Amino acid sequence: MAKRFSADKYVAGILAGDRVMLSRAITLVESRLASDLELAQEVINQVLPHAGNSVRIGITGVPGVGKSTFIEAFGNYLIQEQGKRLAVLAVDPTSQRTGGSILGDKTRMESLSTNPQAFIRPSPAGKSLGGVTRSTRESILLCEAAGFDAVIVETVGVGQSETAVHAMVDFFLLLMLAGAGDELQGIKRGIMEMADAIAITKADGENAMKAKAARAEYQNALHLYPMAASGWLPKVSVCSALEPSGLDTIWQSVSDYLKLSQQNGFFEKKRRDQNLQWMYEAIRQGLEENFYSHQQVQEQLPGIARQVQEGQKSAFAAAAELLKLV
Ligand SMILES: Nc1nc2c(ncn2[C@@H]2O[C@H](COP(=O)(O)OP(=O)(O)OP(=O)(O)O)[C@@H](O)[C@H]2O)c(=O)[nH]1
Ligand SMILES: [Mg+2]
Repeated sequence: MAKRFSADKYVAGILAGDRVMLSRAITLVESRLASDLELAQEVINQVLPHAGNSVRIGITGVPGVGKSTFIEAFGNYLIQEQGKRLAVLAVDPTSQRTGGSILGDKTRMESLSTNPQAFIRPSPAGKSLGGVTRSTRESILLCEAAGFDAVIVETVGVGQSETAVHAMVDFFLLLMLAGAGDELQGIKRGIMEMADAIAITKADGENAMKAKAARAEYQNALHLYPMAASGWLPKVSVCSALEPSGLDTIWQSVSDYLKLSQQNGFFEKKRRDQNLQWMYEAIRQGLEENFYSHQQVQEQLPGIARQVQEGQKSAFAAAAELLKLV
């Protein structure tokens, strides 16, 4: 088992901005060991009063859209031009399959990964989406307590992970490509509706003109959506992570959004709602884990499942029977 410290020691290290301690605390909240759970919760509880002081930005887009390259460029911009200290986290539902992670390719984030103002943490491998999102959310709090005032959470836009990331950030940025068509990009309408900004990336060289045309199209499409509860009209812009260009416009959108939502109270309300949402999510997960780890359930489930499959028992009767065991 990995080395563990007292909660006080983790907390003191984090508050002092000790990156090694921050990393170890994140490892602790990522742990699935029952024996780590209590310690992790104690650490989280103690850092909670020191957390919350960052802008949390979610970034999504299909594989290959340029997320890693964008985060490298945008991250450097935030540090150099906006004086931010940046933490980059990831929710990667595919890491279970590949054993890798979306932030594994540190070559795409070469300068960021060696920058003392940046902290990059890959997505934990081998966990369920629920497990990953829980630990990512808690990692945000740890990073904030360690003094990082900008947090980027990256996810691949292919499954349910965007919804989970959307539920843990203040601002959600969708990266798109020009001329690929929504279908091709695998972006569902629901994801476009979640976006606070869309950035059409790789707007360089021959692609620059197409990107500008796409910007107008997306901006028009967004006008057709009902006004968001925040009162914010999502912005569409073009950028290039290679040049780099357009990064200041994207940051301008983020700061305009923050200003508006802080003034009209939506920022606070959203964070409170998110907290509550995560409580219910934790309850749901806890109930589920409890259920499946119950000894009698483990013994009886396979047999009952077979009966359901073979039509000898109704699905609902079977569920009720199993639920009664716990
Ligand atoms: N021309 C151009 N190419 C880019 C730009 N950004 C990324 N690329 C290229 O696009 C390819 C994919 O970039 P990544 O940053 O790895 O994309 P990703 O979205 O992180 O991909 P996954 O991690 O597989 O989901 C690479 O070959 C990059 O060099 C850009 O702004 N302009
Ligand atoms: Mg990547």
